[in-house]
Amino acid sequence: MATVEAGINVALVKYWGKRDAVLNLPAVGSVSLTLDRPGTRTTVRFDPAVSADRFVLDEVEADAERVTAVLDDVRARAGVSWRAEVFSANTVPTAAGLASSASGFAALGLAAWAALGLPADDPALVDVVRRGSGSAPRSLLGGLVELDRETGGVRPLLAPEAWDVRLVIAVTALGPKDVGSRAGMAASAETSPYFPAWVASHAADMAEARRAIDARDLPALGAVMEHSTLKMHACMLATVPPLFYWRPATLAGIETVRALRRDGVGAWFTCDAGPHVKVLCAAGDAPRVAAALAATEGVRGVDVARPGPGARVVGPC
Ligand code: 2P0
Repeated sequence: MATVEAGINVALVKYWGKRDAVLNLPAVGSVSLTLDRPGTRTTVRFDPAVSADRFVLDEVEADAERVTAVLDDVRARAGVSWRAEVFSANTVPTAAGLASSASGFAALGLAAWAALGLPADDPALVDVVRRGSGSAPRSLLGGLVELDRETGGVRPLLAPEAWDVRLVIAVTALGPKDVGSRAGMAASAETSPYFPAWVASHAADMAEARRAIDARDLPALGAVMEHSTLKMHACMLATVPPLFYWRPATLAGIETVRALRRDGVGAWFTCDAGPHVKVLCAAGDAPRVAAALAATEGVRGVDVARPGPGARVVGPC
């Protein structure tokens, strides 16, 4: 048995598309920031007396199919066949659409790995977690993280305490999204005329993000983050049928960020496969950014997150 806590991560250079669906290898690399919150806390308990995997999410029995796939991988590595009970809780309501498969699968993979006594520094853990969800390996590490396109592995770019930035999260809508990321990515790769351009132009964004992080150059990092975000959404919008993840409040939030910048505040937006707006800024600017977003029409709530640690074992239970 083991319990793990993991924070969500937000991609600055985005992942969208796969080059190998079985190993879940991405078509593009990504750069992300792991946050101190929200996140997921997961306990995995293997029990020889249990006949099927059980998955309880936020105190409700849930479909265990994707959980079982990860557990099967871990069981195969450890050479055991025991089934498991998995109890998972997100630190924001799953229905808010912020609870992330990234923190969920990082917590699940590491908890199962630790419960069966496998070594945490074994790179195979990353492969197991990535097959659960392509963005999840990034939550195994803290701070700024790169996920490599070729190997599917992750490496730390900057520790959480090394750069005092904030990510201000504006929640713009409640309820689940129309199309999940997995189906959306497959559709984009198959039908979006912009998908080849998205893949071809990605390496330059990765290089610019690495350079900006090395130099602690927030305007440059913010600019490449917005460029990557808008290219991803252009690719999504040109998918057939189109993937519309934005809502009116999403655009209102983006306008708020652009207005802040015109007023001299260093703030840059990103959006994922959903309607929320996430804004990167220096720690000192976070109160002003949060207040402006909270006053934006359609924004239902604002939270200020810091760079956070990677997934960690917090106890047997
Ligand atoms: C990201 N997203 O880099 C991008 C930006 C959404 C938009 O990673 O199929 O849930 O499990 O590998 O990781 C969401 O995709 O997809 C995602 P799978 P995942 O954060």
